[in-house]
Amino acid sequence: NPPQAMLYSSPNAATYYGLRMNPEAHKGIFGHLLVIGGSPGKTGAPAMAAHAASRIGAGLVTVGVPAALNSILEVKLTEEMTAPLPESVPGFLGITALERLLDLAEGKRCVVLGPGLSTEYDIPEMVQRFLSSYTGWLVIDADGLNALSGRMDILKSTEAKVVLTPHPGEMARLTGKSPREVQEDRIGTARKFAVDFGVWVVLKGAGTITASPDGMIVINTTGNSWMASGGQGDVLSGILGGLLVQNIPPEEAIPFGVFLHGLAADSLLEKVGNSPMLATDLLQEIRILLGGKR
Ligand code: NPW
Ligand code: AMP
Ligand code: MG
Repeated sequence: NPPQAMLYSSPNAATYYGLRMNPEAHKGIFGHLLVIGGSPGKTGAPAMAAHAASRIGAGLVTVGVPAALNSILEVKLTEEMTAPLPESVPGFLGITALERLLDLAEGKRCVVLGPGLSTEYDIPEMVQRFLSSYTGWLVIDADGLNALSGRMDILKSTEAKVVLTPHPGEMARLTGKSPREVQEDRIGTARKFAVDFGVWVVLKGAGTITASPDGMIVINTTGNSWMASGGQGDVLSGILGGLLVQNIPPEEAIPFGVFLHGLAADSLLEKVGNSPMLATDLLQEIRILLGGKR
């Protein structure tokens, strides 16, 4: 019998590097990620997710944003594209964006849904209906998770291959537990949710837990408390989306992405010492680590 919980302390990225062994590789091979998010005051979140996806090697990245915020994202992002979407209320996505979102998602291997999205107006309904139609890999973070609170039945019926990336506060909202109860049984909470709903769960925080739909548990060994700052989770969602869009199997991509994110923070801590760490500081570090350097 395979072990039910294992510590992840050395990377398995055979597929990741294998894909680059093909000298004829082109950006189409590395996939086109769609990031859906952004609302007034929270344009940084989808921008960070998108840029992290580029840094981990996604072939192309498009960010679907409320039309009123498009110019802001265009200025923040250079390598990544943007798609201005119809809004319910200026600055906020909603049901009116759904048709265009599904068009954009068509044929894409992976979508990241939620960074900075907000849960105002009919955004939760938009998220729920997106899940009913989309069938690829779907990383749901932040307000994408909040939109599912009380509507988790949709996770059982969706054909999308879902990865949820809650921090303990978001996991508490999803499960109806308190954050403290979640923290008291991180493995049990993540495993039960993953198995009950047939999804991958990445329960963030010190010792991030990855639970697979069949109940396998991987406990991450990297990361430190200098990561406790805004935007770190948005970067992780982009890393995971950027790996899955490259067609790397989830059992390799998810623990590897979580590990690398934490390792970047540990490596930076070693280099610069105890000092506040910005979410985007980790991107350059990830680049160095991918090249095998520390
Ligand atoms: P507390 O404060 O301890 O009582 P939220 P968010 C709890 C976007 N962002 N252990 C915490 O409880 C995101 O993408 C945009 C225990 C509090 O209740 C989202 O769309 C940025 N509890 C949106 O903002 C940068 C914990 O959860 C709650 C916990 C909201 O996301 C920032 C806080 O979480 C941000 O990423 C833990 N480890 N961690 C941008 N630049 O555009 C959290 N809690 O209410 O889900 O708010 O995570 O900031
Ligand atoms: P979020 O709350 O969505 O911004 O996500 C925070 C990110 O930082 C997650 O990847 C967490 O695992 C990571 N993080 C935050 N605090 C710690 C900590 N004390 N130790 C390790 N990782 C942390
Ligand atoms: Mg977050």
